[in-house]
Amino acid sequence: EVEPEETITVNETIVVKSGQTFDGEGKRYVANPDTLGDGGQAENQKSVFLIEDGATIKNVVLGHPAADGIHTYGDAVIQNVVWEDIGEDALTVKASGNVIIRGGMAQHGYDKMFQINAPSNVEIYNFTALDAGKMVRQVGGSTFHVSLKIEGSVIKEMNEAIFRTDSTTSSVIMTNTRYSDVGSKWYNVKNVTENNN
Ligand code: DGU
Ligand code: CA
Ligand code: CA
Repeated sequence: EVEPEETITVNETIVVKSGQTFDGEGKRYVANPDTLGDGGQAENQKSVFLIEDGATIKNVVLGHPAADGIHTYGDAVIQNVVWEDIGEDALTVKASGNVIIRGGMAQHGYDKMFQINAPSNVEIYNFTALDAGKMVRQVGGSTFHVSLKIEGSVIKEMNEAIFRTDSTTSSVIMTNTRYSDVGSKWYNVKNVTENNN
């Protein structure tokens, strides 16, 4: 593992505006626990980054504490982002869109990695997901449609599942992905397609 040269303490959520790209250049970003949150399991922590519709974030290392990680509001590209120690959760889809996660890694989540709070299309490519409760959780009790695709990834040590939903219409397609020790794998997911895993 290559250590980032620089650690930046984020006092106030960094907003990546519509259509813009934030390039972290491999630097480590940590939350100020007093203003954003300590990355524990308390709800309503603030995100370190807020990604507006049509924005991209890339080459960011989120260190400890990571508060509520990244929030997306619409179409978003999350490229080569590494969560060294997931906070309350790693990323939350706050408003509908196509959320594309390419490369990167997340680990050490007490419960959720990717939290889906709005109808969305979530595509995860070449990602490494390690040590959490579940990799993807559609917000409890919701019946909207989430379309999840996981491709070319490595998933290890999920206590509960790779994807948990309460929606009968949500679906997952998982392709060319190595996984081990992932609990029940699909928790209440009614539409599952698996290829070459
Ligand atoms: O139990 O509070 O965990 O966005 C329900 C939770 C859930 C959200 C979610 C999140 O509704 O808070 O972090
Ligand atoms: Ca939560
Ligand atoms: Ca959260």
